[in-house]
Amino acid sequence: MLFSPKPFRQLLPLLMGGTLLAACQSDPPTTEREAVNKEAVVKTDADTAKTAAEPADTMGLPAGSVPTIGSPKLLFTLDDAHNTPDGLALAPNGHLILSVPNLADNSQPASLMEIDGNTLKPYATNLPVEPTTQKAAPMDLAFGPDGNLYYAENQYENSKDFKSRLMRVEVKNGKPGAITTVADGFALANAVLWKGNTLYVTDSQWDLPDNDKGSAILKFSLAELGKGTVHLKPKTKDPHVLAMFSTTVNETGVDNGADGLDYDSQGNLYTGSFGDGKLYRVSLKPDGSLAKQETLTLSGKQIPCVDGLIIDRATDKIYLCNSRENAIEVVDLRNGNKVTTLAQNPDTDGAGGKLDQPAEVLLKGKRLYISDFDHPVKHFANTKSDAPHTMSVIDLP
Ligand SMILES: [Ca+2]
Ligand SMILES: [Ca+2]
Ligand SMILES: [Ca+2]
Repeated sequence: MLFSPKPFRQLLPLLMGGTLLAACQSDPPTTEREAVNKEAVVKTDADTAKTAAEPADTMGLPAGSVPTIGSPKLLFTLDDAHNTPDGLALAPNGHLILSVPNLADNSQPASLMEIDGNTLKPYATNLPVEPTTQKAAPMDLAFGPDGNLYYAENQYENSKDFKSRLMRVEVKNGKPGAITTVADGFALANAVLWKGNTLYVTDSQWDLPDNDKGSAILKFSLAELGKGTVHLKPKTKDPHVLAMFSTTVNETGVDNGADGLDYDSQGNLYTGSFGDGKLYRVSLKPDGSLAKQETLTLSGKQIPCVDGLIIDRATDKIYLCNSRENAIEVVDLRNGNKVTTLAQNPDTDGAGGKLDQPAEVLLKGKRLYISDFDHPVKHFANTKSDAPHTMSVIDLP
């Protein structure tokens, strides 16, 4: 361990060396860094043997079934302390904020990072842990009309007992300040989307007593989030639930549902299901309540899995991560929902910017930023989490 009077003062060792800075703590941990440092993480021989005997997946997708399409480029290589990049948000100053939940190896604390042009630096490194899991797990994130940054937490891999939260990072002059819980009781909070003064959040595991394949879009008003923590009522159609979905589980065994989330030029919401790839359009009444939800019929290629997505409202094209097939797909909402594959790679480690299980996309100008999540489940093109940990970009024509 290295000790430093100013944590993360030096970026290069953080990004290149993977060293963790320890804090001397005698009180119970309140941040994940403290919790991790207290845990004295030791990898035993038994752990190593288990990993060797049980790879993430020995099946993958059939050899030769995954083509190479397009040529995504490498944006960043992250160190082992940042092993699972995920959510992306565009900040008011034009920088991007990246969440790093470290789900592939969460012995490393989660954090938020800042992308400024071609540099990547720490943004918020001391995220508050959920009290019972002692983990922070930031997923998607978005800046609100109040200038603050909101991120969803995925505690589902730590606890199935609705421990996930919606967090607010107070931002002043572009710098992060206090981080507080604005809503709790999610199962697997995932995507975060602001549209006007309304915040929409997908919960990929919003199960009901009679449906354990449930997921949902929930909504919150800015005014409500300023009045203290909202406590959702798990396993109910809580008043914050805007729309519910049900996953048809396939051979992957994954029942995660609503995942990525954005809206088109007409204000309709779109989300996609991680477990079965269905794409949904949710239209709203003028008062913001649900008018209709429908499953899109796609033309051309069918998509088996939808992770993060973004809509270019100038063209109404959806750019989405087909996590399972290691691809970025484009769905043209103005042309019969025609699907074309923008980029795809067979199983890779991500070197050189090749796709390594893309989870999130963000479009800024003509540049599509891609987080390579690299944390597979069975029957995915990506068969294992591996270094290098990467971000890719595609410059659109
Ligand atoms: Ca479920
Ligand atoms: Ca990798
Ligand atoms: Ca990989």
